[in-house]
Amino acid sequence: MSIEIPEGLTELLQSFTVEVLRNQPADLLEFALQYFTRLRRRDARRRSAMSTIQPRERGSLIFLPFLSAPVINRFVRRASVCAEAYNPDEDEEEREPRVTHPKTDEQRQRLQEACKDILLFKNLDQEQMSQVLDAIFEKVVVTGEHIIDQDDDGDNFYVIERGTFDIMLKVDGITRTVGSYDNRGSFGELALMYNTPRAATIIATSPGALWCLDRLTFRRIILKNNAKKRKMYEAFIGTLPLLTSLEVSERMKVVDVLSTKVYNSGEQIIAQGDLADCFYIVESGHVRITMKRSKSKNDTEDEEVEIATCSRGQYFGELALVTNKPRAASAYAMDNVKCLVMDVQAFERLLGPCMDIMKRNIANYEEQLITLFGSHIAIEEPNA
Ligand code: 1OR
Ligand code: 1OR
Repeated sequence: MSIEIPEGLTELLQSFTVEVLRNQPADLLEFALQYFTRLRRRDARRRSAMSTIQPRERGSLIFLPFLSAPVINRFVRRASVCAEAYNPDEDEEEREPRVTHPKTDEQRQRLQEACKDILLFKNLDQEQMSQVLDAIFEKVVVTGEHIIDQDDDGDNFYVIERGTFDIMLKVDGITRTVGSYDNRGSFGELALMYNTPRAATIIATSPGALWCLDRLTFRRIILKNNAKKRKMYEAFIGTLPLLTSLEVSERMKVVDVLSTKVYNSGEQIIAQGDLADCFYIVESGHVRITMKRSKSKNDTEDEEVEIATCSRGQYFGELALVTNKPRAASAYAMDNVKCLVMDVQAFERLLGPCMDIMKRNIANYEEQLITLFGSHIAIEEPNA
C-alpha cells in the first residue's frame, strides 16, 4: 500500500513544531488555533497580492531573501525547518506581537552605544531601530560559556556589550579557532537570515555581557531591510570587477551584510596606523588615499602624500585585513562620499574567492611604494 504525503504537509508540521518548541505554550490547542489562523490569513493576503502581479515577479515577492541565497549542501537537510516565507510588503499589524524587554535609562544608553557601529542596524529607519532597542535583552556571560554551538538552530542575534569571544570552526571533525571578537561587534546573524544551522561556535574568553535580539524580531526587521538592500544594490554589485569570481548567490550574501556609510567632504574614513575592522567599496564620490612620510631622515613631523584616489566601484581598506597589520595609509572623502562597508568577519567569510585579485593589487602597491617613496616611508610596524 502506498500512502501519498500531501505536498506541503511536512513543511507545515515542521514549522509548527518549531514554533511550539520555541514558544513552549501552556495551552497547545489554543496556540495551534492561533498559529494556523494566522497562517491562513497570511496565505489569503498573499494570494490576493499574487493575483495582481505578473508571473515573472512572483518568486521574488515572497521568497526574495532565500531565492538567490541557496543554502550550502551540508545544510540542505535542515534547511526546510521553519521555512518561513517572507513578504516585505506584508503589513505587520497581524503578525506576532512586538517583543518588549523594559530597560533602565542606564541600560538603554549602554545599548545605544553598543549598537552604534553594528553594520546590520545601520540602514534601519527610526521606527525599526526603536523596535530593535525595545526587543533586545541583556545577558551576562562567564568565561568559557558557549554562546553559540555550531550546527545548533539559531535563537538570537548577539551584539557585544563587553568581553572577548573566540570564533571556532569545526571542519572534518577538527575544531580550530578562526577569529575573535574584542569588546565590539556582533554575531549569530547567519542562522537567522538563511534558516541554516549555526555556522560556527562562539565561546566567551572573558566575563562579559551581550545584547540578545530574538529570532522573530530579527527576521521581521532585518530581512525586510535586506530585501530592500538587494533591490538597491543587486545591479551595482554585479558590475564590480572585484566580485567577478563570486556566484550570483554569493554576491547577494555580500549585499546582505553590507551597510552604507556617508562621509562629508574632507572627513577622514581611515587613519594610517589604526587597527582595522572594515572593508570599503566606493558607491559614489571620491576618496583620497594618503601616506605619511618623513620630510627628511631626521624629521619627526610627517607630511601626508597622496598616493591614490578611488571612485565608484573601487575598493580600499583590504590591505590591513589581508595582512593582519595596521592600516598602511589614510583615506579621506574628497567630496560627499558614500561607501558600502563590510566587517572583517564577513570579509573573510565571503571574499575568499576574490583574494587573487586583491593580492595582485597588493603586489602593485609594493612596487609603487618603492618607486614613489624610496626609503623615506613611515609605515607602521606590523602587529606583534
Ligand atoms: P551563525 O548564526 O551561523 C555563528 O552562528 C556565528 O559566528 C555566525 O552566525 C557568524 O555571525 C559568526 N564563518 C561563519 N560564521 C562566523 C565566522 C566565520 N566568523 C564569525 N561568524 N568565519 C570566520 C571569519 C573570521 C569564516 C571561516 C571560514
Ligand atoms: P589598508 O587597510 O591598509 C588603507 O587601509 C588603504 O589604502 C589600504 O588598505 C589600501 O586599500 C589603500 N599602498 C597601500 N595602500 C594603498 C595604496 C598603496 N593605494 C591604496 N591603498 N599604494 C598606492 C599604489 C597606487 C602604494 C603606495 C605608494
